[in-house]
Amino acid sequence: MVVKVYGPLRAACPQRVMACLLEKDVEFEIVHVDLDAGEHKRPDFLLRQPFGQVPAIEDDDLKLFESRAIMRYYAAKYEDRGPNLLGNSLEERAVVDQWIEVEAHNFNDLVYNLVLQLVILPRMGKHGDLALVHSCEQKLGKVFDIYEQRLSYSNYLAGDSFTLADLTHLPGIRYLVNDAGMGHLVAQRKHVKPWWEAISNRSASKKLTKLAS
Ligand SMILES: N[C@@H](CCC(=O)N[C@@H](CS)C(=O)NCC(=O)O)C(=O)O
Repeated sequence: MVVKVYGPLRAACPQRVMACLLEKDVEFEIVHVDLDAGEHKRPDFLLRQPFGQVPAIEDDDLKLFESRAIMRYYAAKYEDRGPNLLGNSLEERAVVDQWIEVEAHNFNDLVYNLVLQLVILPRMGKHGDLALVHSCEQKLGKVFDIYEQRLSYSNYLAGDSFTLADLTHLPGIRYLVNDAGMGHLVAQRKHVKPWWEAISNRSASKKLTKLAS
């Protein structure tokens, strides 16, 4: 059965799942969920994702939500297919997990607020909160400083190969660079810039960009 990914193509969290499926060459179909129409808050969708958010997946008998749990599941299920996204040893896996947690707890909310204020609200004809933009930009700069330091001695966040630690950042940074006018946060950092170029130029990442645009 083809994996069903519930969510609009343009939303970052479903894109995290799609990025992993594309890396692993797993066939999937998108089941569009119209966020503007509030489909994600309707009772039938709440059976898939009780918090009323996207993504959710269905794969034979398995139904799963939470984008990072889903990407971990597919990276493990197809560990021997395509790139190893989990790390080889227990220790390497722990470092991958560490950076996935950093993305979820230190990075994601700042990016979300920037994209909301600079892209989503203006698209709806509303003004973003510029004080909030400034504060998030400053805080995100400090997070990128930590990435810069880390990437000064390894090519990727969890070591010398591409893993879920990098992949989980793809949708958020792509929004920052392509839509929110925040590309300087990446471009002005000597080690973050080539890291972003390397991860966004992967064949799977390019396929995702094409799908999502
Ligand atoms: N922790 C969840 C977060 C999901 C999430 O925030 N999804 C956003 C789209 S990227 C969403 O559904 N937004 C609509 C809403 O929260 O009402 C995950 O990673 O799956």
